[in-house]
Amino acid sequence: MQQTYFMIKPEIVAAGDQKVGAILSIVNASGFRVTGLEMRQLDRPLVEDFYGEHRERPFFGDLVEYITSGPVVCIRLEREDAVSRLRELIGATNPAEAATGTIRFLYGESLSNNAVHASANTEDAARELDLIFG
Ligand code: 3AN
Repeated sequence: MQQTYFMIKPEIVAAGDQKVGAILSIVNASGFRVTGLEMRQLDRPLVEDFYGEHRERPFFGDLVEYITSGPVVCIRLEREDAVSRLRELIGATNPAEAATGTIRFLYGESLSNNAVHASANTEDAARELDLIFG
């Protein structure tokens, strides 16, 4: 069993419970077990740390602004090969390039508002879970 970090981003949470519920159903139906879940407004220092690898990128300021703009749903997920299976399930970073049926294909609006986050690798998963859930 492997753990990974999954996050439903502010524009989906702001849109109401139906989208959050639909996304959680997709994840559940794909064999993941929710072992931690919390709706939270993340503060700026935490998000700057979370997305630290992008600090030098031109979109960093907007990314931090967006993720701190409203509550997100923070989720710890467990299954076999959780990290790579969840990345497959969410689809490409840019929703316009995401495979049919993936979460970003279904719910992503744009490259910056792409509905969800999932840890990129096992190292990130451990770091992100520790940052968010302690
Ligand atoms: P992923 O979320 O698929 O791992 P990353 O880690 O490359 O993608 O990017 C982190 C977040 O930064 C993305 N979810 C997206 O919201 C934002 N992002 C990435 N690239 C860009 C870009 N070129 N312009 C604006 N936002 C971006």
